[in-house]
Amino acid sequence: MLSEKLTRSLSEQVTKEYYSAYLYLAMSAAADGMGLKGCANWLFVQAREELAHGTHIFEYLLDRGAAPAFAEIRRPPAAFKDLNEIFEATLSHEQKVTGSINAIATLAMRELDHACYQFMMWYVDEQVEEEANALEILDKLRLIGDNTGLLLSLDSELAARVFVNPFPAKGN
Ligand code: OFO
Repeated sequence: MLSEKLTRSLSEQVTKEYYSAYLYLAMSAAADGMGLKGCANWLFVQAREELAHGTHIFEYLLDRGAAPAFAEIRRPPAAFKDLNEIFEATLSHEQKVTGSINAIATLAMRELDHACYQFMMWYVDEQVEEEANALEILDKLRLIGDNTGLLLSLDSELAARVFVNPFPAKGN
């Protein structure tokens, strides 16, 4: 059985993951509006991953006999100036999420909840990847500068991203 504190933190994390999905959908719409369909695709796939994360944590709460506490999912920003702003916001958002994942892992460690700690390790690794992905795209954008040809080639690269369910056994 999960402690009350872990139940609260994991429930909050579900909300944060769903907010992440919402945020990436807003970014995807903004990229689409800029005519960058490949970037829009990359962000849409990111949104689907976030939904899978939220659902996975929700299911974990149930598996541990806990009752998830649902909270409101806030509204994402309505507009983004350009692609740089989108990916800078992506990186800083993921850094915040990393902080909250680490805090839950630390709590699980303090409570000697080995199962929860082990569960959180997947997310600790995932956050390394999420930050690295955002950073890589930001680095490319800096190199591209205002070269439209190179921007369109990055857009084609990002068009290739496909959603792969990270938890196929759960069927999410
Ligand atoms: Fe769920 O990984 Fe990003 O936020």
